[in-house]
Amino acid sequence: MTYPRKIPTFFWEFPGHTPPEFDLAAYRLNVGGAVQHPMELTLQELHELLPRITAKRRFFCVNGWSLEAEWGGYRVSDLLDMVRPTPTAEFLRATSLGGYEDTSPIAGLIDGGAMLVTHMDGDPLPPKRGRPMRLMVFDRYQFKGVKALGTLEVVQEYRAGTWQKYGYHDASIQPYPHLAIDKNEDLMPPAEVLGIS
Ligand SMILES: Nc1nc2c(c(=O)[nH]1)N[C@H]1C(S)=C(S)[C@@H](COP(=O)(O)O)O[C@H]1N2
Ligand SMILES: [Mo]
Repeated sequence: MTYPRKIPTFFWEFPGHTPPEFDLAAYRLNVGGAVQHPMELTLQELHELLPRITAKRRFFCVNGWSLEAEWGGYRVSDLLDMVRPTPTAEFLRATSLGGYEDTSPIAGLIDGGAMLVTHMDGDPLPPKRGRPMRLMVFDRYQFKGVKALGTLEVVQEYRAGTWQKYGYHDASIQPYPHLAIDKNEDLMPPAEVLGIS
């Protein structure tokens, strides 16, 4: 797919240079913390254990742009059903292979259909978009999502993530037009992501 505009990309870990090609054969997603069944999953194991889905959804960056694509991967809720979080632990912390992190309430991830994404428009994610897998949170600004995901931990306490330390405190999508990169036009975020009905 070619887009009318170059898609901006943000990778805090690799300022000014391209992210490394991680060794996919050695890759494991670590899922742990306050769960009954911690797991270390290869891409193949994830594929065997979880139903694969695709979803055409738009993500929003706090810097005022958005991008819609068909994302392929797995539901965060299906992964959590498998590892069984301790009921009193309400948050999920995601950390990238390079050390970028963010924490979200589990209930919000489930409600918003958060995904573990491996494919964009039918192709494996390129390294700069978070190969081999990224957490995507569509109803919040995408700094809540973590590219090149390495670890998911169920935790008791919220902690501000990497991007929030730079001053972005509120991740809720704001009601002003954002530049839709795929359409090259300014679009209002839809009511469901603005939390209005
Ligand atoms: N590991 C990691 N994930 C990250 C970021 C980052 O810097 N490092 N930036 C976030 C932000 S602010 C946005 S807008 C999206 C950008 O995704 P893109 O590169 O596909 O445009 O990734 C999010 N996930
Ligand atoms: Mo962003």
